[in-house]
Amino acid sequence: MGLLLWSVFGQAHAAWTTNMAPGATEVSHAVFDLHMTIFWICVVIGIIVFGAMFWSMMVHRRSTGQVAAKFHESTTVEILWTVVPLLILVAMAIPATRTLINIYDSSESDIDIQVTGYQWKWHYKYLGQDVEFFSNLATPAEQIHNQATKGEHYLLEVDQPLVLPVGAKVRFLVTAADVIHSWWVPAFAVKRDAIPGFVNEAWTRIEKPGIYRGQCAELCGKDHGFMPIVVEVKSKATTTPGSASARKTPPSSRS
Ligand SMILES: [Cu+2]
Repeated sequence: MGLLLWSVFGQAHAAWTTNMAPGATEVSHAVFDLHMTIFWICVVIGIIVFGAMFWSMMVHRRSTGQVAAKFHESTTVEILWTVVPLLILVAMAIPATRTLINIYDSSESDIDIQVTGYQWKWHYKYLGQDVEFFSNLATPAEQIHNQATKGEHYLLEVDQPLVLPVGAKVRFLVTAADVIHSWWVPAFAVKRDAIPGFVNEAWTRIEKPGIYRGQCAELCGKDHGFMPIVVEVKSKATTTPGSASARKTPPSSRS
C-alpha cells in the first residue's frame, strides 16, 4: 500500500513541479533559498493568524453565550503589532539585501559579453576578443504555423547559441538597438532590461555544463515571442571563444 502511494504520489510529484527551479548558479541558488525562506515565514504567519482567527470564532461564538469584551486602546497590543512585524521584515531584509548586493557586484569578471537586443533577435559580442554574431530563432516556420509537429524546444532554439565556459565569472553588458527588450535566462537568475542608449550590467558563474534556455522578457513588438536565448555552457577544456559554435559572422550576413 505504502509502495503504491509512493509510486502514485512520487510520479504525480515529478509531473507537478510548481515551485521555482533552483537554477545552475550560486546566485540562482541564493534566490531560490530566499524564496523558500520567505515562503515558510509566510506559511508560519498564515497558520498563526488564521489559527487564532478560527479558534476565536469557534470558541467565542455567540451560541455558547459569549459576551463581547468592551475595551478600547491597548497600548501593549499596539506596540506588539508594530514591533513584531517590523522585526520579521528586518529579518527578511537582511538575507535579501545580501543577495541583492551580490547580484549587482559584477566586478572582477573573467569574460565580458555585450548583449544587444534587436527586433527580433539577440546579438552577442565577446569584448576584447573580436568575436560577435547574431543569434536567431531556429524553429521552422512549419511548426509555428501548425503544419508540422512541434519540436521539444519549440520557440526555444536558435541557430547560434551563446557559448560560455563553466566556472568563469561572465559579465553581461546588456543594451538594445531599437526598442526595450529584456535578456532573461531563468537558470542563471539573470533578467536584465535591454534599453537603447543604456548599458545595464549583470553577471553569472555557471556551475555545470549544459544548455540553458531563456527568452526576451519585455514586450518588444510582434515577434517578441520569437527571440529566444540559448546558452551553451562548456567545460573549460572544450571552450575557446571563436571556435565553431561561437564563430565570427561576416558583416555581410548580419541582417
Ligand atoms: Cu525583445
